[in-house]
Formats: sequence, C-alpha cells, structure tokens
Amino acid sequence: TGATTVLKPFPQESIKLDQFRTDVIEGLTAKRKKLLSKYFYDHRGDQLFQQIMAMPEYYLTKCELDIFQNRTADLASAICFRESPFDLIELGAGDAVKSSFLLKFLLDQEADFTYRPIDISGNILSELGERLAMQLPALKIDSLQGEYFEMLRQATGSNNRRKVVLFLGGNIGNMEIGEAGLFCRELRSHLNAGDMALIGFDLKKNPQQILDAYNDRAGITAAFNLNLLSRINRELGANMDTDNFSHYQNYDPETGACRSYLVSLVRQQVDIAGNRIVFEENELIDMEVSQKFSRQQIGELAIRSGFMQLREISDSKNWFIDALWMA
Ligand code: AVJ
Repeated sequence: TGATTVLKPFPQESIKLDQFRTDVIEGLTAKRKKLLSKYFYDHRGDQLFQQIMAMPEYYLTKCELDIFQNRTADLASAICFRESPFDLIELGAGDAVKSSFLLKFLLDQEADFTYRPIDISGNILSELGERLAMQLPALKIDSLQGEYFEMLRQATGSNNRRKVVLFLGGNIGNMEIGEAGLFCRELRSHLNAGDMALIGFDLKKNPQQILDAYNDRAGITAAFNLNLLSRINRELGANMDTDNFSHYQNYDPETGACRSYLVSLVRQQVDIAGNRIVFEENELIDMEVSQKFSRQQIGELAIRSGFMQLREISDSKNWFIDALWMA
C-alpha cells in the first residue's frame, strides 16, 4: 500500500519470534494449556528473577553460592585431574557470580584452563567478559553465544582439550524428569571419556521450605509468572488481562515436582496472533516445574545417561548439591 518503510527485525530475531509465537499458540491450544518457562526471561523477567534470588525464602542461589565460596578447594581438586589443561564450559553462564569463585581459585592454583561461557544472550556475555577482564585479568576467556548444544558442538569441535561442563543453579529442575534424562544423554554425547559435568540439583527437603521459596509473600514469583502474559501481549500483539489470572503454586513431596500455574479467574476469550483462545473459569495454564531430587535419583540419572558420579558437594544445610559426573 503506502510508501511506509517497515523496519524488519534481523533474521535471527524474527526466527526467534516465529518460534515464540508457535510455542505459545501450540501451548495454549493444547488440551492442558501450557507455556514454556524458558520464555520467562525477557528484560523484565530477568529483573524479577534477580528479585527472586534476593528474597529471603528463595534459598537455591544462596546454597549454591555457599558451595562455590566454601567448598572451592574440593571443587577445584575434583575437576583438575592429572594436571591436564581443560576447557571450563558453563551452560547459561549469566552473571557467573558463583563460578567466579571457582575461576579465581583455579587461577590462584595456576591451573591451565580456558573459561568458555555459553549464553543465549550476547549482551550478558559481553558484560560478563568486561567484568571478568577487570576482576581476573589472568583469565583466558572465550565466549560462545547461542543454544547450549549447538555451542557445545562448536566448543568440542574447536580443540581436543579435556572438557568440564558446568550446569548450575538448579536449571535442570525446569525439565520434567524424562526430559532431564534426555538432556543429560545429549550432554554425554557431546563429551569424550574423561570429560566431566558439574550439575546443580535442588534436593528434596521439608516441603514447606520448598513451597515457601516459590510462593513468596511479596508476590514476586506471581509477578514473574504473570510477566510472561505481558510479554505475549507485547511481542505477539495479544490482549490478555493479567488481572484475570492468578498464580497458584503446588509442591508434591512424593514426586518432588514443584509446579506453578496460572488460574483463569473467569471464563474469557483472548486473541493471540489471529487465534481466539477460550479459557474456562478456573482453567489452568501449566507454567513451570522446578523438580527436586533425592540423592538416589541423581545417582540413577548419572548412570542412565552414561556418566559415572565422582562426587557430590553440598552446602552446609544439605539442601542443594553440585554433582560431579565423569563421561
Ligand atoms: C532458575 C530454574 C533455578 O526453578 O528455582 C525461581 C526459576 N522460578 N522461582 C527455579 C524460578 C520461580 C529457578 N531456576
């Protein structure tokens, strides 16, 4: 029609937007409505997650920080074996606050390694690179921007040094148990015998403590969930009213699944990218699982995915463990 120039997003951005739209429509037209928690982390979602980590109820980050601050020598001696040089690869490095303690310790020990953070966000990686260059000038760092396994393939193809892969924060808990198994198998398939993985798992514990971490009084977790609806409105031109949904959190101590839902408070129709979607009153959207594990489950997961568990290192409360596996 007119001579208006429409600024198209970069190809990579528009592919991401297509994928987001497809996943949202598929999830909300399914019999049991579902959204993917990986989409929580837009700019506002990142801010809300920072607030979650600072809440008194949210113990996960504090526990894993305790491990990286106070069990650093154990971590370092477990991953530096036979003095062989290695690549220390971190999946979803983010701000790398926890791993920085290990990096500093390894440098002080004059370990021969290169730090290779992988993150989907180029912004985060360049900020991290700048900060580490200031704080740890001796660190060799080589970032990889993209999807975990694509970048892992690149990292393993670029040299044949031993690999140690960090997957921290309890992020593995955002997968259903079966998916976590597939993920670990795929991780294993990118590694060679003798390579290692250090994976953070949140342990089963007093169920009230777990529920409180995800059902905070200040309502930050609720806002974190509702923010995904706002993101859909903004990026996909939808018209959901966030006041018509409320957050419901559930923890099942038998299965260890801590799940968050949004509940539709009324019968309502919304339009998302040309699709009319009906929510019945009290219909649920399955938003996120944060799986809690027993030590036995973690050991079994290692074996099922082709790893040998070398060590478990836990925080002083015994609430969280970083498990060290060898391929
Ligand atoms: C970033 C996946 C570890 O599941 O505990 C925090 C995300 N969700 N509060 C978690 C989250 C709600 C978090 N992980």
